[in-house]
Amino acid sequence: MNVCVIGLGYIGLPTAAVLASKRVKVVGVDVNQLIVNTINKGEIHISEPELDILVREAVQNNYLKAVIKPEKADVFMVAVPTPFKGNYKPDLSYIMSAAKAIAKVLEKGNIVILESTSPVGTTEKMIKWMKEERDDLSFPELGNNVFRSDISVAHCPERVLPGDIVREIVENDRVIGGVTSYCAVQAKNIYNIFVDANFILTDCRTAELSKLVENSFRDVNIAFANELSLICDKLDINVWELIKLANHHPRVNILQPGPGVGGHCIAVDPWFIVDSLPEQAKLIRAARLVNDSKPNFVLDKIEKAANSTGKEKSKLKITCLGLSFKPDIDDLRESPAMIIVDKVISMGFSEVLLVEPNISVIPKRYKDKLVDLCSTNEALKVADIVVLLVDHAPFKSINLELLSGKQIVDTRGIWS
Ligand code: SAJ
Repeated sequence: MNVCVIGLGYIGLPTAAVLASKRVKVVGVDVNQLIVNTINKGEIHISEPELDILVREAVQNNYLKAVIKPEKADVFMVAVPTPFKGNYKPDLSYIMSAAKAIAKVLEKGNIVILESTSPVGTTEKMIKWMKEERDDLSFPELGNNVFRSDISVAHCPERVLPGDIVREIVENDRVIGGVTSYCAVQAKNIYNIFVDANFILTDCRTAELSKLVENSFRDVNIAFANELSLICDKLDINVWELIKLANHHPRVNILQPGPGVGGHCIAVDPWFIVDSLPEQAKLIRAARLVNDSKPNFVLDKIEKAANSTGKEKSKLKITCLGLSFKPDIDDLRESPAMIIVDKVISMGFSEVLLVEPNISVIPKRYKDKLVDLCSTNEALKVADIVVLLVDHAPFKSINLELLSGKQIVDTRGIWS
């Protein structure tokens, strides 16, 4: 069997590599020539534990190669980005391009699986785009379980956690949303090659919404924790102690507040539901707004910390600990820490020191600014104000004496 994986990012590359590790011939497709070259050298362009080893072995053993355009295969798996545009409208252009490119090489009997997180109805749109290119082939129709089409199509949303992808890709249960029940079984047979977990078969629309709902559930629950942090701030109560106490109740499990919600999934996917049903999705929308407002709350705290020193900001040095969107990874995408640092830089401090133990090069956007990427000890030594933005493991073991006499803004509660 040959599998063609379209999109070699955080989902496509691990999927391609895990399949290749099962001795399936995989062609990975990416529009970025640099990424293609990197993978063909057996190297990776993203940081994800154990992925480098998998990719190196897959390329060395000739089970994985990367190319720019889809090639003929038995199975096509689409793992391209689905961002939103400025007004929170989903941008399906990457899926459309992938569908049209696949259509050119499709043959009777092929299976097409959409893995990208998508608004409800996207799998059907994908079929429409493929049909436009290939009127010589028949495609499945939602709800028509009698007609056996030339091509099988399914939506099987990825659900892996960045930082633990290589394990979760194998061990997580999979929702398999067939356009027809035959398509679902066809797709399931593919996942059976590398997934060691349960398969739940459904239709493609339910699978699409299931993924959006999973991430919205988490977003709403984080928003609850973030709202509690605003309430506790006004009442002068330690929110982390409060949550610990409340979680002793057998049916209460509150998540942790933070500086906001980042990443390219939880801060994005709920908008796909809000966009299609704004009247109904009021709570989901409110949660998004609560989480998106959290960086401003943190900036307010920083302003107050600066004021309480009694000195001009131009005479103060500030250290920001952490840039990534969550602990112990190097992924800076949609990171609330970066949103906060961007603003801190324009607040007029004499120096802004950044500590991010998971990266070695300062992000481009800070290159021309008066900002330094330094070691924790160095940054703590000189700082008047210390802002903890990400609860990376090394920050949890900081010698608390290093913080004495400094203004502290701890957005993750690790020193509280
Ligand atoms: N966060 C908090 N408080 C918490 C938990 C998380 O503030 O108690 C913040 C994190 O700091 C981060 C953001 O939420 O900024 C998102 O982190 P996350 O660990 O909750 O999730 P992601 O974005 O890394 O991965 C999610 C996962 N979805 C769920 O847990 C429901 C993952 O399984 C999905 O595959 C992934 O989205 C995806 O690709 O959609």
